[in-house]
Amino acid sequence: MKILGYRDADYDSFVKRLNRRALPTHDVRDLVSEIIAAVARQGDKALVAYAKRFDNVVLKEKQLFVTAEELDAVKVAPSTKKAIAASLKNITAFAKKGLRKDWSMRNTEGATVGERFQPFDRVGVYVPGGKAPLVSTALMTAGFAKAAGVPEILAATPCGPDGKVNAELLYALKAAGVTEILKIGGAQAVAAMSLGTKTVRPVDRLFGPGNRFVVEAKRQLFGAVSIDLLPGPSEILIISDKTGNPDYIAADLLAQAEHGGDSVIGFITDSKALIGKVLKAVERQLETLTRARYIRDVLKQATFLLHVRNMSEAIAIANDFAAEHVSFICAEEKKWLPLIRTAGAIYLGNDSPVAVGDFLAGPSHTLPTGGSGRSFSGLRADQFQRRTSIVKLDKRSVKKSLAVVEEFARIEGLDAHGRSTAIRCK
Ligand code: HSO
Ligand code: ZN
Repeated sequence: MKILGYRDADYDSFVKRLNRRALPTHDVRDLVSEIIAAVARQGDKALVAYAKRFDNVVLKEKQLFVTAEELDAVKVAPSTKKAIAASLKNITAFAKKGLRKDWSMRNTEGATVGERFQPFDRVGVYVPGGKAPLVSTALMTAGFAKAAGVPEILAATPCGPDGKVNAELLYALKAAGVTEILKIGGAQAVAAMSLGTKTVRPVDRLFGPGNRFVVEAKRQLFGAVSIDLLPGPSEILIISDKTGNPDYIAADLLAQAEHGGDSVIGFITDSKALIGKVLKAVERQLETLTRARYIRDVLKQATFLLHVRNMSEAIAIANDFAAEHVSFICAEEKKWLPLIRTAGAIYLGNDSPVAVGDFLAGPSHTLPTGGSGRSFSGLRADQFQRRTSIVKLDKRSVKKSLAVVEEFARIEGLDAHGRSTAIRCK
């Protein structure tokens, strides 16, 4: 844990380093390109080999998908069904608001110009397995695809050593509208969905969070497919003035630290007293949490608490850091909120736990991490829509367009361009 105040000698250099640029390390980059090349060359055979090597499971080349029988046999508690339905309801309503609608207008010359939006034909959604079955992630990716009207949604998630996928996750994937489930995880799954194999038909666009290898695979395959963003391990940055409730702040920090792995958590305040109180609350609450082991790692390696001069400084640091989630607790909320610009999502006030957004609120919890919030935004329904511009002229508007077209044609030395318009004006 790094606890620093603005009077400390290493404060400035530490703060400077918070301006991160997510770049893959050499070993991750090399291993992932090796995996992609193997999947491109050997297809399903490579998927089987990597499933054995990384997920310790023996699969057959013809058994890479969850079968209809497996899906039908899934049984979950009524309370689980209810929770999934409640979350999907909010997600669907939120997603529908975010969809783009066709529009058209007349330009200066009288031509009709507009944009048309249609769902992608086939998308791929990666759902992390690993330490916890991220049931909510299935909803917060595939649910948006469904709301956008995508007819074919392929999900990929690693299965356990028994060849099975968690029942709740299967139920959620089905409820969210997924049409096929590939039991493969990691960079190899991303490669298969992007490039296709004998049994996996390739997708048009790829979505979803993952570990370092998944994120790096998406980065390398960008071009073969398009992608949503590069969402990695969870992060939270809490900015608070003295009005913040230390128990709530500690609870939110611990909640995101619970994801473990490469998660990063931070707390920035202009109240020195609050730092002490938050620290005590973290210690106290940690004792009773089942995932204390993961949390301790994050607290040790990737946690910072900063005492800053004032709110303005806090926000400047937050904008540099570009956290996935910013939780903002401040008496002058209205004044400062517009200045927080690079956060993937902002949670306001003492009573807005990030966990409600993780599971239920409606916006996708698939958000930019690792500082990528400077250039990416969180997942949104319109990312499942393909956009096409449409132009229609008639005799009047084509005649009105001619002079400008001929001038450009002359400058660019492309007389066939000029003629294609002139021929319609005779
Ligand atoms: N906090 C994670 C999302 C998540 N939390 C899934 C629980 N399950 C990334 O925003
Ligand atoms: Zn979470």
